[in-house]
Amino acid sequence: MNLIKKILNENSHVHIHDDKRTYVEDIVQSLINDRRKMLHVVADFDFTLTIYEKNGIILPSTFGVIESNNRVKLPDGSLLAHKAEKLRSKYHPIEMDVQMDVSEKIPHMIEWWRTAQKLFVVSNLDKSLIRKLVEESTMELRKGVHEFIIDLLHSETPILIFSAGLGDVIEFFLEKEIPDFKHNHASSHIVSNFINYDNTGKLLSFNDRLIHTFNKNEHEISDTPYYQTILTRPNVILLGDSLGDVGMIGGMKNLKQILKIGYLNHSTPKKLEVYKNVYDIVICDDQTFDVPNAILKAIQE
Ligand code: MG7
Ligand code: MG
Repeated sequence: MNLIKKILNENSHVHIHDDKRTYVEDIVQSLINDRRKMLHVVADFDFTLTIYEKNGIILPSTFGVIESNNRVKLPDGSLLAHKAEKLRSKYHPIEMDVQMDVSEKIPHMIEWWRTAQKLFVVSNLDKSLIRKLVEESTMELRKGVHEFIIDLLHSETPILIFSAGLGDVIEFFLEKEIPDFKHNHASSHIVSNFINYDNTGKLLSFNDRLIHTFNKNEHEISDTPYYQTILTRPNVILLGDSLGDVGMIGGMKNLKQILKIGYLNHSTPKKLEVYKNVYDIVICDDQTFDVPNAILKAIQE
């Protein structure tokens, strides 16, 4: 039996659109035939590589790690958490609105990200406090992500983490969890919103090139060492949890086989229908990386 049939037989929470079944089986077979030397991986971070829900509690995103800690204060002594929550209650419904066009949402997203970034910059945060907050946080990799990334690094299969969250939080978190993962390296790289610090570690600003939910398709990585490595690798496994995450490969050229795996957190039948149209394989409310690991294992060196 082929791998996809086996995965579907054994996992009732894994879904593929009926019309795409053969197509997905063929893509996976091509990835297997082409082996590791043709492959690279692009993954979203928040709630794709990290756990969404544990024991009924939603775990923090990269923003949440910083915001939800009451040591982080604004100049007037108030909690950053309060202001951040106000922003979230205004903008998150716009992000999620299924009636509104993406083009209409984008100015609001830019406003949200830029306002949140300004609050970070004027708060009492510095580089060492951010490191501490990451250490204290309850953010957690999905079970099997460590194994997945170590497997990629050992076989020199490139992995790009592409996040609209906070790059610094990702970098500090991975230094602790997966020390072999190196940012801005030929076979591992993070594209995200990074902070510029002064020489005392105070926050100065964020990167000019903002990454939000709906512009992941506009980012090119041609000026990084990572880019050279993927030029000769036309096959990609994309991993995401938001609908905008499929845009992560938008700036990449000469791709051949593309397998899109989507984590649907907090699934409903209606969302599942939409996800099945956008992603090749949809994994519902599963806090493990068992399915991506099974596919990666089948693609040998
Ligand atoms: N997201 C975007 N912004 C914020 C923020 O300031 N605070 C919190 N808590 N969440 C934010 O990783 C990308 C996701 O982060 C959320 C500016 C958005 O919902 C986005 O999908
Ligand atoms: Mg995400």
